[in-house]
Amino acid sequence: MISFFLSMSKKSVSVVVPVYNEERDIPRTIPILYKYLSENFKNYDWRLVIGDNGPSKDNTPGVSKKLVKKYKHLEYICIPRPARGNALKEIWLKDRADALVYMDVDLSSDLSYLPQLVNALFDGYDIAIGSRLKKGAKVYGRTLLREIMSRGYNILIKTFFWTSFCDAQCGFKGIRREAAKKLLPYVLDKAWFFDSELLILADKSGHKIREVPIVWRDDPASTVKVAKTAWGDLKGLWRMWWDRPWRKIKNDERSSH
Ligand SMILES: Nc1nc2c(ncn2[C@@H]2O[C@H](COP(=O)(O)OP(=O)(O)O)[C@@H](O)[C@H]2O)c(=O)[nH]1
Ligand SMILES: [Mg+2]
Repeated sequence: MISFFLSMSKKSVSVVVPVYNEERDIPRTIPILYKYLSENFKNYDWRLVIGDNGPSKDNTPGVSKKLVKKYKHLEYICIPRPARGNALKEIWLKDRADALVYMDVDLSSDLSYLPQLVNALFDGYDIAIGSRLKKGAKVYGRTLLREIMSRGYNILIKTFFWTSFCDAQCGFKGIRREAAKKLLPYVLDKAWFFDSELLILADKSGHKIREVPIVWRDDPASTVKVAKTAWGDLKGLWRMWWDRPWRKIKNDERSSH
């Protein structure tokens, strides 16, 4: 009975790892992440989700389901529609945890920053993001091309939208459930611009964003097609600058009161 009430009062955290064709990384990194959560998230009611699309063309479903059998708090969810943004959006919209977090399967972001991210969400921030560009961050192994592109892209966002955050693209973010339910329906991008769109919308509509400088070890085995993604990002920025979609959020907010 007591344990029932204790579990009722525990705050809940859901950690999603978006994956596509990751049969090699999943058996290596998911057990590490699971062990970290088991040891450090005892005060939370937590779950870990492998979020696939399609499904993947390799044996991602097979290796994931094998791990799900072994680990009690692990789930495998496959969204039929393609692309990473779709996976996060659909999983998060159905997720009932208080804090929703995602991180890349290669564990490029140091796990020791996970509690800071989650604490920020329980301390009143709507969104908490890992940052490789904020003072205090340490980045290892990034190619010069990606470093320059990342810095240039983030300067562009600041110049055109006057936003407060420095790193829109780090694969390590969290959002409070209420903020997710409110903001995600307005996020249109299905792929890599998803993160930037969510952050710009949140910032411009008055949500609180906490940026945590992290340690990042770049994994050279990237699934990102740099030119295609950069073009998608530029198109996304242009669309948002033209449409100013955060005005719709504010209008909808006013008319619902
Ligand atoms: N669900 C889903 N995840 C994806 C997709 N494409 C990439 N990912 C995942 O997104 C994360 C980041 O990808 P990664 O290649 O490490 O990107 P990089 O670190 O920016 O080079 C990894 O966990 C990938 O498996 C996709 O289409 N769907
Ligand atoms: Mg990576």
